[in-house]
Amino acid sequence: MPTIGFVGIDNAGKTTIIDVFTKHKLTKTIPTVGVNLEQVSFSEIGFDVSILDMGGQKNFRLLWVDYLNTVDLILYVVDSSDHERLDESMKEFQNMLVLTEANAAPILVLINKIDLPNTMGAIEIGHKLSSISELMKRDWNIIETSAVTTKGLVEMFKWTYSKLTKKTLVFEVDYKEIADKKYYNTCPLLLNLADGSYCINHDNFTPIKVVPLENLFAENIENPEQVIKETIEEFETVGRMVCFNSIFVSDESENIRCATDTTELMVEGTTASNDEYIDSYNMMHLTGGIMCSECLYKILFSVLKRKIKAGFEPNVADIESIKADEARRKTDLSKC
Ligand code: G3D
Ligand code: MG
Repeated sequence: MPTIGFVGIDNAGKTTIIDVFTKHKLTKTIPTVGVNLEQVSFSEIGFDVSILDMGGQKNFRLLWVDYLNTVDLILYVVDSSDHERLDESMKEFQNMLVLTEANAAPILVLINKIDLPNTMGAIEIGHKLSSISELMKRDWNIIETSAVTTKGLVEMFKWTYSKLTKKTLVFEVDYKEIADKKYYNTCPLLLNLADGSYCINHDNFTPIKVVPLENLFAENIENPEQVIKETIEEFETVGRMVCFNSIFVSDESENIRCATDTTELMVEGTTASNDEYIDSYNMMHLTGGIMCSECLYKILFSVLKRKIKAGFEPNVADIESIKADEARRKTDLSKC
């Protein structure tokens, strides 16, 4: 089983990123003592990996040397919001390069906490890194991540997977192509409650009758758009809104739209793009969730993501209180 090592100075976000994959949710971390080893199985794609979480505090950095030469890939995590400690992080990065010269494991640099205001981006930090001569000999890459919004985590996983297995990870996101539109068959705004199903698009709470799109079509149906239209009309006559549990994307717009009324999906003024939908879908698969609208909703429209998109600049205290609010939501990704 390959081993990957998360390295970087304390507070960069190593344990939080690992927790997204191992605990399937954001957790309150405590500073890592020493080195933790965890084995994770991504059964959906038949991939097992050992993850080393190396404590980043000064005392523990001495331990890195014992472990670094046993790893097959290094994830070096940098806190992009911590201007004061960037030099310290760069110095440890260089030390790490020297220590791992012998096994020359590939390195992925994660510019983490990119959700926070006034961060340093991958271009800025990448520029600094590229002047380090020891790095020239290495296979390396740099990406921006956030353990809070999950930005970049799928990309991180794909890079890691391809380096360790020499295969490219391609997620098959099922869709049905009708006319020039691609229909994906889980809508994050379909809410199933004990007393029935509801659509929460545009912050409404509309009772709906769910007729999944895939149940609607025989193999070679001639005019699928017409069937969708007729089904909508049929339910309108009995005063119900039909929900196909599907969203669609087209070349005309970046955002995902409802298969029934073609409006953009929106929660508290925040829309979601096609790319974000696919990313959330992939994230869900990786974290072991079955395709569930609540999970998708949670990843795609998390409170923090909504606020950040609306121009809110969070500080650490805000993030804590938002996380606590999110935790109070009844659904929990790990229960899916
Ligand atoms: P470490 O394992 O590298 O030492 P941790 O770091 O994973 O323990 O994270 C340190 C703090 O940074 C934690 O805050 C954690 O919630 C926060 N954090 C980690 N990743 C991100 C991120 O992408 N964005 C933001 N905004 N915060 C992040 P606390 O307050 O629990 O110490
Ligand atoms: Mg830690």
